[in-house]
Amino acid sequence: MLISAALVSGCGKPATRVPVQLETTEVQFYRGERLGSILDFRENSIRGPQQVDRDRYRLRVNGLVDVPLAYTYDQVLDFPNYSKVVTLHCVEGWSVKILWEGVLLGDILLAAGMKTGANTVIFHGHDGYSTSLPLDYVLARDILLAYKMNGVVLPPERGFPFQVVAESKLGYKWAKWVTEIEVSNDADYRGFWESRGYDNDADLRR
Ligand SMILES: Nc1nc2c(c(=O)[nH]1)N[C@H]1C(S)=C(S)[C@@H](COP(=O)(O)O)O[C@H]1N2
Ligand SMILES: [Mo]
Repeated sequence: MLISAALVSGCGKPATRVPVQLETTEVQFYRGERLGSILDFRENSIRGPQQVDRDRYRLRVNGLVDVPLAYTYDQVLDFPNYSKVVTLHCVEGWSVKILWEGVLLGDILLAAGMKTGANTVIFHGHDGYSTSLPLDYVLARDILLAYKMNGVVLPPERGFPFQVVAESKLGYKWAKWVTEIEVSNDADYRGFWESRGYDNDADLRR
């Protein structure tokens, strides 16, 4: 009696409510697929987890562009948002399947405009890391700059605020803590691991 009285009284809210998801817990299944977890990643970054201040953060877009740009965190998220399930494979032999949410690198690059001869996109991280991807791959494959994984904002260890989702490429192409996107005509640019002997294409073998 008491319970049902409580349910019909008050501010007239319905007895059954769908909770507002505050996105502090991970999505574990997506379209019938079991996803991996944020906790499945190994922390092997060159200088350990980086703490990037959301308010002071800027994403710089420069190099062979018509207009060099600097976006705040919120301005990056203002680009159209996309999601896809992609598996990260590290050369160490582990892999994690994740539902990524982000913006298209292509949209960011097109907003800056690219100069003739541009063929490479170099990503610089807050930790001094760098890696590069071919421009046509970035555009043709709809490569994401992710701000969420499994429905959760990227934690500092996983690259907050942004990680490149370099699908079909090995993990060292998935730049974390991205602070600068440099458009270049140096197709032979070699990033941190590439300059230490790792393959510059980094294509996953099928
Ligand atoms: N800025 C930055 N990004 C980086 C790295 C790094 O050391 N610094 N490591 C790369 C490697 S080798 C892998 S496998 C992926 C995933 O690493 P994580 O498990 O540390 O998230 O991030 C890549 N992106
Ligand atoms: Mo890796």
